[in-house]
Amino acid sequence: MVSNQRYTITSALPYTNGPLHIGHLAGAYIPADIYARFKRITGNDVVYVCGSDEHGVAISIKAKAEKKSPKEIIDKYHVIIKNSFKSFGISFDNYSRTSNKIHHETASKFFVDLEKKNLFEIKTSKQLFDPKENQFLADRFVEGTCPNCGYEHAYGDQCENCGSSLNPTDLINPKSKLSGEKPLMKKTTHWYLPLGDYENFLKEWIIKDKKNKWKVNVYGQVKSWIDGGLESRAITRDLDWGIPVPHKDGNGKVLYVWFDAPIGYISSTKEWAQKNGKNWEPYWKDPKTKLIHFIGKDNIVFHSIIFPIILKAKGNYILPENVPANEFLNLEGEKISTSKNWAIWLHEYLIDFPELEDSLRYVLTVNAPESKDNDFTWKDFQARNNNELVAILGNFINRVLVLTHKYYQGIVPKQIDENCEDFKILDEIFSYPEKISKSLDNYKFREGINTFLDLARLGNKYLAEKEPWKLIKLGNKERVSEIMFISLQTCAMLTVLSEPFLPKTSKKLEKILNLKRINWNHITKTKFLINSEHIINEPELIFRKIEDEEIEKQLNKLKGSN
Ligand code: B3M
Ligand code: ZN
Repeated sequence: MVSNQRYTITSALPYTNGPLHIGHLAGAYIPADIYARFKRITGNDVVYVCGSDEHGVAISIKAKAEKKSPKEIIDKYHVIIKNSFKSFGISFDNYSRTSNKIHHETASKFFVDLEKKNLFEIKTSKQLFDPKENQFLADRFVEGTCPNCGYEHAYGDQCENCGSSLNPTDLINPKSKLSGEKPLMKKTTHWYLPLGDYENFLKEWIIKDKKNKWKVNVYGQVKSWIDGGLESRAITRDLDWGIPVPHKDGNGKVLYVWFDAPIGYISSTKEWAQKNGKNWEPYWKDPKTKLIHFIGKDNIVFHSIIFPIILKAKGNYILPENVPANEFLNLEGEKISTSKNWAIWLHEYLIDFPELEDSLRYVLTVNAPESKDNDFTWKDFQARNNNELVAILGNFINRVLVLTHKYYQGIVPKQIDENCEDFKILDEIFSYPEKISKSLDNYKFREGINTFLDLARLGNKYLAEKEPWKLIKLGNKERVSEIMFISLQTCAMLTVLSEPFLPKTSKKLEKILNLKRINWNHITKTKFLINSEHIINEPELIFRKIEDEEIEKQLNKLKGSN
């Protein structure tokens, strides 16, 4: 396992135009959190950053809908979002906001530096305009048919169906989202990033270097964009909400949200460094640092083409080592939709299922849309919670703890040695950190958590086969002690290995088993994880069954909203 490596890990900055749902969590946050925790617990230098994305048309539209100012909207949802992340144990080292001063300064400086280097094109052209609202229609202000895939609700900057990045004038039958009107054309001037100038760089960097390292779905998308030729992209907008364009001709214009938002990762790192007396620069400039962006598939183009170009143009910045984007999570067979309220909102889940944060983490990991879209169903959620977390993991640990108290008053029995007939099984138990690490290093979180659960299965099988409760009655104390000692090693191993996946559970187990957290690289078979004479605490319930009525209630709630 790698240790002493520096990692900069990012999760997509959520727009503060609404609360988060399970699709967000499954796509960009749980996998990133597992990865960050895994890298920390294997002794690496990790900074895991994120923050609220508070600019862009998404915010303006929401503000209009709620008849509030953009500032009121971002303040409201920033808090809701931040609290949801905290409850689900997403272990950001810093959670910032793009409305913060440090971010405005950092993003402005990027613009100014690129402008000084003469890397922008300045073009005056006719753009879509809504005369009723007196507003240019960029990004989400305009919808129309995607020229690439025919999807009818493509935005002015991107089609969320096929992922392609668009200009508003590419849309067929554009319609203003503000007034519903067909837009007019009006002249305006903007700064453009000539993506085409970086084609060779991208080919060299992605096609040559990333082909076998990036996920197939990510690499495939990126390659087809590069092959299709890259057009210049406007990186400024005629809007009143955003970071003002720092230029004498920039009046009434702001930076495009997708220009400033990814720079938010850098600002968040700077903020973290300031708070913690660290230097942010090696995390973004040392070529030995590994930069990993966790995102959903609709953000691929921005993280694997546009932001790398911005970093490259600025110079002296590292480029992402990987962009392990996930596909989409559907809900009960349908696409999650905010407008139709077809979603499971995190802040509502937390009220309906208090204490069951790890159950959702578990199901969203085991069922993650890692290589294709996937479906979340309440029935599957219940089944996995009851049949896997409760019946396999919880049951095993509980049995071992109860027996340890019953037979030994909670004191770990005598240590075994090579002469013990089950000594070999320790090899298997101690092989799990390596196995799980391999999966996580390859961004195979489903495989990782399944392997983790296999260890609990192994533990159950071992107990069921050896039946210490029968042996004790036969007076075979020696043998019972061996079996219990081995089972306690398994419990301790589950405690250690659960940390990245189920952090709350892991903490509980550490408390019950009275164990300190240990670096996975320090685990060796020659040193037991829990020693003879060690005292464990009374068992407590670590998972609970979810009843049919609870699931019915959720299904009715969903149907009611449709
Ligand atoms: N705000 C887009 C989204 O929520 C977004 C990501 C920014 S990452 C720099 O889909
Ligand atoms: Zn499309």
